[in-house]
Amino acid sequence: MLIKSPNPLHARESEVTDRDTWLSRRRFLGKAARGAGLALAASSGGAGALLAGCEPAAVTARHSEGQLRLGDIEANKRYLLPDTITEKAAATTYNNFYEMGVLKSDPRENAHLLKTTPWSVRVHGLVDKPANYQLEDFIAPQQLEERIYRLRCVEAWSMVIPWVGFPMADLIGRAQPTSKARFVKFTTLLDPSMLPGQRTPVLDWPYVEALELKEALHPLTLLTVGMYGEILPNQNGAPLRLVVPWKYGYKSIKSIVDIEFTDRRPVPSWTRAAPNEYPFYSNVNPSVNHPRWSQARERRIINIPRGLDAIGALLEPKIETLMFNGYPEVAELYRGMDMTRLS
Ligand SMILES: Nc1nc2c(c(=O)[nH]1)N[C@H]1C(S)=C(S)[C@@H](COP(=O)(O)O)O[C@H]1N2
Ligand SMILES: [Mo]
Repeated sequence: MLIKSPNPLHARESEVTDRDTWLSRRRFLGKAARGAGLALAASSGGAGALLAGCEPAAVTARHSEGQLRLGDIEANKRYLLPDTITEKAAATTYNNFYEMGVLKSDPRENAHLLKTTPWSVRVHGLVDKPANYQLEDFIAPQQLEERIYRLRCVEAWSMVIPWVGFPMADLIGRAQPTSKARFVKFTTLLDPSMLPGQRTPVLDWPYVEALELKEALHPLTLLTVGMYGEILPNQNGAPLRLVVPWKYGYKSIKSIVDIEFTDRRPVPSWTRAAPNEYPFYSNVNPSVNHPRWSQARERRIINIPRGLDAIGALLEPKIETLMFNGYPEVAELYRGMDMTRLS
Protein backbone atom coordinates (compact mmCIF):
# COMPACT_ATOMS: atom_id res chain seq x y z
CA MET A 1 0.00 0.00 0.00
CA LEU A 2 1.23 3.46 -0.81
CA ILE A 3 1.22 5.56 2.33
CA LYS A 4 0.97 9.28 1.78
CA SER A 5 3.07 11.22 4.22
CA PRO A 6 2.20 14.80 5.15
CA ASN A 7 5.92 15.46 5.40
CA PRO A 8 7.31 16.86 2.13
CA LEU A 9 10.80 15.66 3.14
CA HIS A 10 9.48 12.15 3.03
CA ALA A 11 8.35 12.63 -0.54
CA ARG A 12 11.77 13.96 -1.44
CA GLU A 13 13.41 10.90 0.11
CA SER A 14 11.23 8.59 -1.89
CA GLU A 15 12.75 9.97 -5.05
CA VAL A 16 16.18 8.70 -4.06
CA THR A 17 16.67 5.88 -6.50
CA ASP A 18 20.18 5.38 -7.67
CA ARG A 19 23.33 4.71 -5.78
CA ASP A 20 25.00 8.02 -6.71
CA THR A 21 22.15 9.99 -5.22
CA TRP A 22 22.27 7.77 -2.18
CA LEU A 23 26.00 8.23 -1.78
CA SER A 24 25.87 11.99 -2.09
CA ARG A 25 23.08 12.03 0.45
CA ARG A 26 25.12 9.90 2.77
CA ARG A 27 28.05 12.26 2.44
CA PHE A 28 25.70 15.07 3.37
CA LEU A 29 24.62 13.13 6.42
CA GLY A 30 28.22 12.54 7.39
CA LYS A 31 28.85 16.26 7.36
CA ALA A 32 25.65 17.01 9.24
CA ALA A 33 26.59 14.39 11.81
CA ARG A 34 29.95 16.00 12.43
CA GLY A 35 28.56 19.51 12.44
CA ALA A 36 25.55 18.96 14.64
CA GLY A 37 26.93 16.14 16.77
CA LEU A 38 24.32 13.80 15.42
CA ALA A 39 23.07 11.47 18.06
CA LEU A 40 21.52 8.15 17.21
CA ALA A 41 18.46 8.80 19.28
CA ALA A 42 16.72 5.68 20.40
CA SER A 43 13.42 6.75 18.94
CA SER A 44 10.76 7.15 21.54
CA GLY A 45 7.93 6.34 19.18
CA GLY A 46 5.23 8.75 18.10
CA ALA A 47 6.57 11.75 16.27
CA GLY A 48 10.06 10.57 17.16
CA ALA A 49 9.73 7.39 15.15
CA LEU A 50 8.46 9.32 12.16
CA LEU A 51 11.26 11.86 12.47
CA ALA A 52 13.86 9.16 12.71
CA GLY A 53 12.52 7.56 9.57
CA CYS A 54 11.88 10.62 7.49
CA GLU A 55 13.89 13.67 8.36
CA PRO A 56 17.47 14.61 7.63
CA ALA A 57 20.21 14.32 10.21
CA ALA A 58 20.18 17.93 11.37
CA VAL A 59 16.53 17.64 12.38
CA THR A 60 17.04 14.26 14.01
CA ALA A 61 19.88 15.75 16.05
CA ARG A 62 17.62 18.45 17.45
CA HIS A 63 15.28 15.82 18.82
CA SER A 64 17.94 13.51 20.09
CA GLU A 65 18.46 14.66 23.67
CA GLY A 66 21.54 12.79 24.67
CA GLN A 67 20.84 9.32 23.38
CA LEU A 68 23.29 7.15 21.51
CA ARG A 69 26.07 8.83 19.59
CA LEU A 70 26.27 7.63 16.04
CA GLY A 71 29.43 9.52 15.10
CA ASP A 72 30.86 9.05 11.64
CA ILE A 73 29.58 6.08 9.72
CA GLU A 74 32.02 4.71 7.22
CA ALA A 75 30.82 2.40 4.49
CA ASN A 76 32.62 -0.93 4.74
CA LYS A 77 33.95 -1.29 1.19
CA ARG A 78 33.99 -5.07 1.42
CA TYR A 79 30.22 -5.07 1.29
CA LEU A 80 29.44 -2.75 -1.60
CA LEU A 81 27.13 -4.33 -4.20
CA PRO A 82 26.54 -3.64 -7.89
CA ASP A 83 22.78 -3.84 -7.23
CA THR A 84 20.52 -0.78 -7.16
CA ILE A 85 19.70 0.17 -3.60
CA THR A 86 16.05 -0.10 -2.56
CA GLU A 87 14.44 3.26 -1.89
CA LYS A 88 14.21 4.02 1.78
CA ALA A 89 10.51 4.76 1.33
CA ALA A 90 9.96 1.17 0.14
CA ALA A 91 12.14 -0.46 2.82
CA THR A 92 10.23 1.39 5.54
CA THR A 93 6.66 0.92 4.27
CA TYR A 94 6.69 -2.66 2.96
CA ASN A 95 7.62 -4.70 6.00
CA ASN A 96 7.25 -8.01 7.75
CA PHE A 97 6.93 -7.47 11.49
CA TYR A 98 4.01 -9.60 12.67
CA GLU A 99 4.09 -8.06 16.15
CA MET A 100 2.88 -4.91 14.38
CA GLY A 101 0.33 -6.71 12.18
CA VAL A 102 0.39 -9.18 9.31
CA LEU A 103 -0.12 -6.85 6.35
CA LYS A 104 2.94 -5.29 4.76
CA SER A 105 1.61 -1.81 5.58
CA ASP A 106 0.76 -2.59 9.24
CA PRO A 107 4.26 -2.16 10.74
CA ARG A 108 4.58 1.38 9.40
CA GLU A 109 1.11 2.26 10.72
CA ASN A 110 1.68 0.74 14.18
CA ALA A 111 5.34 1.74 14.53
CA HIS A 112 4.53 4.70 16.79
CA LEU A 113 3.21 2.38 19.51
CA LEU A 114 6.67 0.92 20.18
CA LYS A 115 8.71 2.87 22.74
CA THR A 116 12.40 2.14 22.42
CA THR A 117 13.71 4.25 25.31
CA PRO A 118 14.70 2.94 27.73
CA TRP A 119 15.75 -0.37 26.18
CA SER A 120 17.79 -3.09 27.77
CA VAL A 121 19.47 -6.11 26.26
CA ARG A 122 20.28 -9.16 28.35
CA VAL A 123 23.31 -11.22 27.29
CA HIS A 124 23.48 -14.47 29.24
CA GLY A 125 23.67 -18.26 29.24
CA LEU A 126 26.92 -20.11 28.61
CA VAL A 127 29.18 -17.04 28.77
CA ASP A 128 31.91 -15.83 31.12
CA LYS A 129 30.70 -12.22 30.92
CA PRO A 130 26.90 -12.10 31.24
CA ALA A 131 25.47 -8.60 31.35
CA ASN A 132 22.27 -6.63 31.37
CA TYR A 133 23.02 -3.64 29.17
CA GLN A 134 21.22 -0.40 28.61
CA LEU A 135 21.19 -0.02 24.86
CA GLU A 136 23.57 2.97 24.96
CA ASP A 137 26.17 0.90 26.87
CA PHE A 138 25.60 -2.07 24.61
CA ILE A 139 26.57 0.00 21.56
CA ALA A 140 29.09 2.42 23.09
CA PRO A 141 32.21 0.22 22.71
CA GLN A 142 31.44 -0.52 19.05
CA GLN A 143 32.63 1.19 15.90
CA LEU A 144 29.50 1.34 13.76
CA GLU A 145 29.81 0.82 10.02
CA GLU A 146 27.58 0.82 6.98
CA ARG A 147 27.07 -2.36 4.96
CA ILE A 148 24.95 -2.77 1.88
CA TYR A 149 23.33 -6.21 1.95
CA ARG A 150 20.69 -8.05 -0.04
CA LEU A 151 17.68 -9.09 2.05
CA ARG A 152 15.83 -12.09 0.59
CA CYS A 153 12.44 -12.86 2.12
CA VAL A 154 11.21 -16.45 1.97
CA GLU A 155 8.15 -15.00 0.18
CA ALA A 156 10.38 -14.52 -2.92
CA TRP A 157 10.84 -10.76 -2.81
CA SER A 158 14.08 -9.01 -1.97
CA MET A 159 15.56 -5.60 -1.22
CA VAL A 160 19.04 -4.06 -1.10
CA ILE A 161 19.51 -2.12 2.12
CA PRO A 162 22.37 -0.06 3.60
CA TRP A 163 22.44 -1.12 7.24
CA VAL A 164 24.37 0.49 10.09
CA GLY A 165 25.69 -1.86 12.74
CA PHE A 166 28.57 -3.89 14.05
CA PRO A 167 29.63 -7.52 13.70
CA MET A 168 27.88 -9.99 15.99
CA ALA A 169 31.36 -11.50 16.42
CA ASP A 170 32.38 -8.39 18.39
CA LEU A 171 29.59 -8.94 20.90
CA ILE A 172 30.55 -12.60 21.15
CA GLY A 173 34.09 -11.48 21.93
CA ARG A 174 32.73 -9.34 24.75
CA ALA A 175 30.41 -12.04 26.13
CA GLN A 176 33.11 -14.75 26.03
CA PRO A 177 31.06 -17.90 25.49
CA THR A 178 32.25 -20.99 27.33
CA SER A 179 33.44 -24.07 25.43
CA LYS A 180 29.96 -25.60 25.89
CA ALA A 181 28.11 -22.88 23.93
CA ARG A 182 26.98 -24.06 20.49
CA PHE A 183 23.97 -21.85 19.64
CA VAL A 184 22.85 -18.27 20.11
CA LYS A 185 19.18 -17.58 20.77
CA PHE A 186 17.66 -14.13 20.13
CA THR A 187 14.34 -12.96 21.54
CA THR A 188 12.13 -9.99 20.56
CA LEU A 189 10.42 -7.78 23.13
CA LEU A 190 7.17 -9.24 24.48
CA ASP A 191 4.71 -6.41 25.20
CA PRO A 192 1.28 -6.47 23.55
CA SER A 193 0.64 -2.84 24.57
CA MET A 194 3.47 -1.73 22.26
CA LEU A 195 3.33 -4.65 19.83
CA PRO A 196 -0.41 -5.14 19.29
CA GLY A 197 0.10 -8.05 16.90
CA GLN A 198 1.06 -10.07 19.98
CA ARG A 199 -2.62 -10.06 20.97
CA THR A 200 -3.23 -12.41 18.06
CA PRO A 201 -1.70 -15.90 18.21
CA VAL A 202 -0.32 -15.94 14.64
CA LEU A 203 2.99 -17.08 16.13
CA ASP A 204 4.10 -18.30 19.54
CA TRP A 205 5.18 -14.98 21.12
CA PRO A 206 7.75 -13.70 21.80
CA TYR A 207 9.43 -14.12 18.42
CA VAL A 208 12.57 -16.23 18.77
CA GLU A 209 15.38 -16.86 16.32
CA ALA A 210 18.66 -18.71 16.62
CA LEU A 211 21.95 -19.37 14.88
CA GLU A 212 24.71 -21.86 15.39
CA LEU A 213 27.53 -20.12 17.27
CA LYS A 214 29.79 -20.48 14.23
CA GLU A 215 27.15 -18.77 12.06
CA ALA A 216 26.82 -15.96 14.61
CA LEU A 217 30.61 -15.58 14.51
CA HIS A 218 30.69 -15.24 10.72
CA PRO A 219 31.83 -11.73 9.76
CA LEU A 220 28.66 -11.17 7.67
CA THR A 221 26.37 -11.50 10.71
CA LEU A 222 25.49 -7.95 11.71
CA LEU A 223 23.87 -6.52 14.83
CA THR A 224 22.07 -3.55 13.39
CA VAL A 225 20.96 -0.21 14.86
CA GLY A 226 20.41 1.87 11.74
CA MET A 227 19.65 1.95 8.03
CA TYR A 228 20.12 4.60 5.31
CA GLY A 229 22.55 6.42 7.60
CA GLU A 230 19.99 6.93 10.35
CA ILE A 231 18.55 5.19 13.37
CA LEU A 232 16.39 2.15 12.55
CA PRO A 233 12.73 3.04 12.10
CA ASN A 234 10.57 1.09 14.54
CA GLN A 235 8.94 -0.89 11.74
CA ASN A 236 12.39 -2.18 10.74
CA GLY A 237 13.12 -3.53 14.21
CA ALA A 238 14.36 -0.64 16.34
CA PRO A 239 16.38 -0.26 18.34
CA LEU A 240 18.39 -3.44 17.70
CA ARG A 241 17.97 -6.21 15.17
CA LEU A 242 19.98 -8.95 13.58
CA VAL A 243 20.81 -9.10 9.87
CA VAL A 244 21.94 -12.45 8.45
CA PRO A 245 22.10 -11.81 4.70
CA TRP A 246 22.62 -15.39 3.44
CA LYS A 247 19.49 -16.67 5.18
CA TYR A 248 15.81 -16.03 4.53
CA GLY A 249 14.62 -12.76 6.04
CA TYR A 250 12.82 -14.22 9.04
CA LYS A 251 16.18 -15.15 10.59
CA SER A 252 16.90 -11.39 10.80
CA ILE A 253 15.00 -10.92 14.07
CA LYS A 254 13.82 -7.44 15.10
CA SER A 255 13.63 -5.46 18.35
CA ILE A 256 15.91 -7.80 20.33
CA VAL A 257 15.87 -7.77 24.15
CA ASP A 258 17.62 -11.05 24.94
CA ILE A 259 20.66 -12.89 23.57
CA GLU A 260 21.35 -16.29 25.12
CA PHE A 261 24.23 -18.67 24.49
CA THR A 262 23.20 -22.29 24.85
CA ASP A 263 24.29 -25.88 24.17
CA ARG A 264 20.81 -26.95 22.96
CA ARG A 265 19.43 -25.96 19.59
CA PRO A 266 16.61 -23.44 20.16
CA VAL A 267 13.39 -23.72 18.16
CA PRO A 268 12.79 -20.48 16.22
CA SER A 269 9.21 -19.17 16.07
CA TRP A 270 8.73 -19.89 12.36
CA THR A 271 10.32 -23.32 12.68
CA ARG A 272 7.92 -24.13 15.51
CA ALA A 273 4.97 -22.91 13.43
CA ALA A 274 5.86 -24.96 10.30
CA PRO A 275 9.11 -26.97 10.51
CA ASN A 276 8.85 -28.30 6.95
CA GLU A 277 8.42 -24.79 5.53
CA TYR A 278 10.84 -22.83 7.76
CA PRO A 279 13.65 -25.12 8.94
CA PHE A 280 16.30 -24.10 11.45
CA TYR A 281 19.05 -23.21 8.97
CA SER A 282 16.95 -21.55 6.25
CA ASN A 283 19.88 -20.70 4.02
CA VAL A 284 18.80 -19.07 0.77
CA ASN A 285 18.93 -21.83 -1.84
CA PRO A 286 17.33 -21.40 -5.28
CA SER A 287 17.26 -25.16 -5.89
CA VAL A 288 15.21 -26.03 -2.80
CA ASN A 289 11.65 -24.84 -3.16
CA HIS A 290 9.33 -23.83 -0.40
CA PRO A 291 6.63 -26.56 -0.23
CA ARG A 292 4.12 -24.05 -1.66
CA TRP A 293 6.20 -22.03 -4.14
CA SER A 294 9.46 -21.90 -6.07
CA GLN A 295 12.55 -20.24 -4.61
CA ALA A 296 14.38 -20.14 -7.96
CA ARG A 297 13.57 -16.48 -8.61
CA GLU A 298 12.66 -13.36 -6.70
CA ARG A 299 11.05 -9.98 -7.19
CA ARG A 300 13.54 -7.23 -6.42
CA ILE A 301 11.77 -4.33 -4.73
CA ILE A 302 13.29 -0.91 -5.48
CA ASN A 303 10.26 1.39 -5.26
CA ILE A 304 7.17 1.26 -3.08
CA PRO A 305 5.17 -1.68 -4.41
CA ARG A 306 1.57 -0.90 -5.26
CA GLY A 307 -1.17 -3.43 -4.64
CA LEU A 308 1.33 -6.06 -3.66
CA ASP A 309 1.22 -8.29 -0.63
CA ALA A 310 2.58 -11.58 0.64
CA ILE A 311 3.97 -13.67 -2.18
CA GLY A 312 6.34 -11.76 -4.42
CA ALA A 313 6.96 -14.92 -6.41
CA LEU A 314 3.62 -14.45 -8.10
CA LEU A 315 4.65 -11.15 -9.60
CA GLU A 316 6.94 -10.09 -12.45
CA PRO A 317 9.66 -9.08 -13.05
CA LYS A 318 11.80 -11.77 -11.53
CA ILE A 319 15.52 -12.12 -11.13
CA GLU A 320 17.41 -15.29 -10.36
CA THR A 321 17.92 -16.09 -6.72
CA LEU A 322 21.56 -16.74 -5.89
CA MET A 323 22.90 -19.55 -3.71
CA PHE A 324 23.38 -18.18 -0.18
CA ASN A 325 21.77 -14.99 -1.55
CA GLY A 326 25.04 -14.23 -3.34
CA TYR A 327 27.32 -14.70 -0.31
CA PRO A 328 29.29 -17.82 -1.33
CA GLU A 329 31.88 -17.22 1.39
CA VAL A 330 29.54 -18.82 3.93
CA ALA A 331 29.71 -22.21 2.18
CA GLU A 332 32.61 -23.20 4.42
CA LEU A 333 30.23 -23.19 7.40
CA TYR A 334 28.29 -26.06 5.86
CA ARG A 335 31.01 -28.20 4.34
CA GLY A 336 29.98 -31.86 4.31
CA MET A 337 26.39 -31.06 5.25
CA ASP A 338 23.36 -31.86 3.11
CA MET A 339 22.35 -28.47 1.67
CA THR A 340 18.79 -29.61 0.94
CA ARG A 341 18.25 -30.01 4.67
CA LEU A 342 19.69 -26.57 5.42
CA SER A 343 17.32 -24.64 3.17
N1 LIG B 1 10.43 -9.96 15.65
C1 LIG B 1 10.27 -10.13 14.33
N2 LIG B 1 11.35 -10.10 13.52
C2 LIG B 1 11.20 -10.26 12.18
C3 LIG B 1 9.90 -10.51 11.62
C4 LIG B 1 8.78 -10.53 12.50
O1 LIG B 1 7.62 -10.72 12.10
N3 LIG B 1 9.00 -10.33 13.83
N4 LIG B 1 9.78 -10.70 10.25
C5 LIG B 1 10.97 -11.21 9.57
C6 LIG B 1 10.83 -11.28 8.12
S1 LIG B 1 9.83 -12.51 7.51
C7 LIG B 1 11.53 -10.47 7.27
S2 LIG B 1 11.48 -10.69 5.59
C8 LIG B 1 12.32 -9.34 7.81
C9 LIG B 1 11.83 -8.05 7.17
O2 LIG B 1 12.64 -6.97 7.57
P1 LIG B 1 12.29 -5.51 7.05
O3 LIG B 1 10.83 -5.27 7.32
O4 LIG B 1 13.18 -4.59 7.81
O5 LIG B 1 12.57 -5.51 5.57
O6 LIG B 1 12.22 -9.20 9.22
C10 LIG B 1 12.23 -10.43 9.93
N5 LIG B 1 12.30 -10.19 11.37
MO1 LIG C 1 10.38 -12.77 5.33
